[in-house]
Amino acid sequence: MLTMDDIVREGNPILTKSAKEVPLPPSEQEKETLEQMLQFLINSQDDEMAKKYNLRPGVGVAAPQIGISKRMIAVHFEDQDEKLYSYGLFNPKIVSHSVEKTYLSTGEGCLSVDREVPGFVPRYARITVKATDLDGNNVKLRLRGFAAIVFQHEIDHLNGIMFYDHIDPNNPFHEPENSKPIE
Ligand code: K2U
Ligand code: NI
Repeated sequence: MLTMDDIVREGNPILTKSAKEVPLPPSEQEKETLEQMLQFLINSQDDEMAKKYNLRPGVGVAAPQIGISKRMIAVHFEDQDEKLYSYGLFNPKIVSHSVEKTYLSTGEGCLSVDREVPGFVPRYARITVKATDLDGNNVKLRLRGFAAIVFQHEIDHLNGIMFYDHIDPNNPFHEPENSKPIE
């Protein structure tokens, strides 16, 4: 099973380069890896497992964060309407997005960043994502709210972008233009 020992930390160049598309259909190894990433998130949100294996709770993880520079992400969380999002996705792509932006009023963190980096992280308020899931199905997801933020955080990892790259260095808590916060 994956633990925090498998999570690459900032400073490792794999986190700041673009990951490679996964040729489809994925190999058995690639499917196994993506299943392990999803299981890691589920474990990280289970109090007993998290305590036993010292896991930081995570709602998403991208393959570069476990040292694999491939375009694979896993997400596992409930959004503000208690809708469950639990996916392992190959080659996720944002195919359209709103002009309007949003941001978490609490700021963001990252499993690969062992420090607080305060500030608002502007994100698109609504996005449409196309990808291939673990069963080989093409999925098209229309996302808003917390779900839009999680997917953008993870897809950023595939492009070598860290959440703090979006924070205004001159005024970290500057309210982004044309945006509404998520409390
Ligand atoms: O990619 C990662 O490092 C996992 C992040 C993803 C994330 C961070 C901030 C906002 C949305 C997604 C971890 O899930 S950070 C821990 C966490 C847990 C619950 C809610 C928000 C962040
Ligand atoms: Ni992260």
